[in-house]
Amino acid sequence: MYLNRRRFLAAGSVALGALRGMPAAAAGSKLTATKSPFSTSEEPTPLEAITHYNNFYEFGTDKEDPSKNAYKLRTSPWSVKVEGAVAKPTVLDLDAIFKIAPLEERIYRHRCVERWSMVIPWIGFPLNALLKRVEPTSKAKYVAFESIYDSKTMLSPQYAGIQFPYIEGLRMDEAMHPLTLLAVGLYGESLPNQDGAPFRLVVPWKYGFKSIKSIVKIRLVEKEPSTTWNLSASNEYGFYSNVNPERDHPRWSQAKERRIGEFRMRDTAKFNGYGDQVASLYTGMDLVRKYF
Ligand SMILES: Nc1nc2c(c(=O)[nH]1)N[C@H]1C(S)=C(S)[C@@H](COP(=O)(O)O)O[C@H]1N2
Ligand SMILES: [Mo]
Repeated sequence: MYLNRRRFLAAGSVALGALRGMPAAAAGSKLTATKSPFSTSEEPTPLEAITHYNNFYEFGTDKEDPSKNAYKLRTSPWSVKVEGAVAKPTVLDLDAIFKIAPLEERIYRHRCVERWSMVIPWIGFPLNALLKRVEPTSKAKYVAFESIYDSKTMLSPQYAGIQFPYIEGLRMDEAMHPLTLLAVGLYGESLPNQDGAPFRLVVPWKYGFKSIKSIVKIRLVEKEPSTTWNLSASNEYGFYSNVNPERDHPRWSQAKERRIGEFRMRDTAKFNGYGDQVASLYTGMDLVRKYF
C-alpha cells in the first residue's frame, strides 16, 4: 500500500500543486523532504492505522473519533504566537512556519502511555530552529505549548474528561534537543487533521501525550508549566513522562507494549529506544519515583 501510494504521489501531486498554486500547507499536499540519519529502519505503520487510530480528545475519546470528526478543524488561516522570555516575540502564519527550516523526513517510534506503539514517517524540522529564531533570554527555562480550542466544533472539557485548551511543556534542553521535532506532515504529505494539523510537536522518547497537536501558542517561561494530563491525574502522568519500563503506571505495567499490527507484545525500551541520545539530559534524576 505504501509503495502504491508513493507511485501515485510521484505521478500526480507535484504537477497538481504547481498548477493550482497550492500553498505548501494545503491539506494533503505533497511535501519534499530530505532523509534524516535519526530515522529508524523499522517498518512504518500503515497510513490507514496512523490516521484511523488516534488520540485527539478534542474530537472524541474513541480511537476512531478523530478520523470522523477532525474535518471540522479549520487549519487555514492559521497562526502561532511565540512569546514570553524571548528577545523577538513573533506571530507566524503557516507559510512562515513552513519556511523556518528545511523539511526532513524523520521515521520515529511513537509510544502511547496506553501501551500501544507505531512507527511514523513524520515530516518536519527541529523545534530548536524555531526557538533560536526568537532568541530565548536567560529566563527561558521551559517551553509551554497550547493547542487550538473551539467549543463549537470540539468536545467540552466535561465530556472529554480533560481540560481544554490542551497544554503541554518541555524543559529548555529537551526542547532544544535535535530529536525534538515540529511535524508538519507524514507519509510525504501535509498532516491529516486527526494527526494534529497544521503542525504538532513530536518528542519520540516521551509518552505520546507530550506530543501536543494543532499548536497555536508557544511560550518560553521560567517555571515548569502545567500540563493537561498532569492536571487531570498527577499521580499517573508526570511532567517528564519519559518512556520507562521501570516506572509502571499506577493502573498498569509499562514493561510491554503492542506495536499496532502485531499480535505479541514487545518489551518496552527505556526512552523508547532513544537513550543513547537523551539519557544524559537526566543524569542524577530519579526517573522512577520523583521525575516521572
Ligand atoms: N491537542 C491534543 N494533543 C494530543 C492529544 C490530544 O488529545 N489533544 N493526545 C496525545 C496523545 S495521548 C497521543 S498518544 C498522541 C497521538 O498522536 P496520533 O493520533 O497522531 O498518533 O497525541 C497527543 N497529542
Ligand atoms: Mo497517548
